[in-house]
Amino acid sequence: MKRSRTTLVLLMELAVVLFWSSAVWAESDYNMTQGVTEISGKVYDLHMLIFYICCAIALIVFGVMFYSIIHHRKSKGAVAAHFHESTKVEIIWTIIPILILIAMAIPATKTLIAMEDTSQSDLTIKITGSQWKWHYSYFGEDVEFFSLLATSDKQIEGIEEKGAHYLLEVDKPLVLPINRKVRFLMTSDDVIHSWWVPAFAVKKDTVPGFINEAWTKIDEPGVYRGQCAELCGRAHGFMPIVVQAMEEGDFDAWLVKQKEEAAIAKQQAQEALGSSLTMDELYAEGETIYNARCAVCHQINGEGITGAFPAIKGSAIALGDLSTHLDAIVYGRPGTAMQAFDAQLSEKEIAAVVTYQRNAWGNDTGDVVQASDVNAFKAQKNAKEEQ
Ligand code: HEC
Ligand SMILES: [Cu+2]
Repeated sequence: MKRSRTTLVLLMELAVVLFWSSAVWAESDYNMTQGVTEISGKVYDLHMLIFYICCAIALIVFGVMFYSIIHHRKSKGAVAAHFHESTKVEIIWTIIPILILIAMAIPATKTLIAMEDTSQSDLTIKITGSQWKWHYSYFGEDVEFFSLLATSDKQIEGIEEKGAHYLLEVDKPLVLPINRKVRFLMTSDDVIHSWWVPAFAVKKDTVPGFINEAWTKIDEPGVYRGQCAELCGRAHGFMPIVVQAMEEGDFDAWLVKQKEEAAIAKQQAQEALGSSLTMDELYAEGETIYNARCAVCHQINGEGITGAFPAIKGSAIALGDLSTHLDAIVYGRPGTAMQAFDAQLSEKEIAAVVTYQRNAWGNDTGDVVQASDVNAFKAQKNAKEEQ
């Protein structure tokens, strides 16, 4: 008897030591991150506080329970007491949980209010979820871009070895300054997505037709990774988030450079209208664009997924009239997952991907489509609409 009691005490002590040594948890892969913002620190503290309260309750309740089971067992000759209804006990076990709940609610509410306070921000960024990528737009700065998964299909299919940031890498990261309050306005082009970066403790749904707000103020420069946390939909897992947090001066220089690059890209797109490329050039560029932007839905082999995404291989549209084909890509198909690529791809890129679709997988139309053809198609369409 004596021995079982000491074992019990020992076990309880061990549990206390394990749960209370926050050092263990701070380093642990199994706990949530403390992050790199004041809010993420607060969220972490709140999580630990409530976790400790839960542990204490568990220890007390199970302690009393196991003690009673062992100490008052039948083989020891214990006789059950017979009593009913004790107002005193009922009042105690109502009041104690209420006090515990209040003790949890006060810090939780404070943190939630702080998380919602997007006022006095230094920079606003609009984040738009879009199947299956993120679109970032810096308010009042004329800088915007799409951020797409950079992991290769070969890694996904297991042909190549998976990299260190498998499925958590993008072609162009969101760049943010440290020490400045950044406000996020979040919305979606199509379905509900969820923008989640654990190191900032920011996780918000992006809902079509609504704008949700969040904010962050990063303490340390670095690269922080997150992902779309929406569950329903097959490719949310393929739209990661990478944030590069820079010193304020570096960030300002980056912004200036982005504007310069945008101006150059615009000029190049203009020049592309006058130049004509060979079939091989268009086909090669088109293949890259197709695999990066279209294959999630229409598949690398062009066969689509029956019932969800039409095949391009052998499709009447890819083999038929060019303007119908262009129309589907430039203006999308409203109300379906086929989005308008007009704002996402330049005329040259659209020309390349159309050429690819019209010649790949045995679609041997031999058609070579130039940027100027795409431009002419758009001009014609606009003229028709104005009539
Ligand atoms: C998010 C999924 C998705 C992505 C990404 C996507 N598509 Fe589509 N696409 C669709 C769906 C769905 C349809 C069928 C729309 C409908 O019901 O009319 C479609 C239809 C089409 C059609 C018409 C085919 C036909 O036979 O009706 C073409 C052409 C096309 N897409 C080209 C592209 C190109 C080029 C890209 C990449 C630049 C692309 N799509 C990216 C989902 C997608
Ligand atoms: Cu998503």
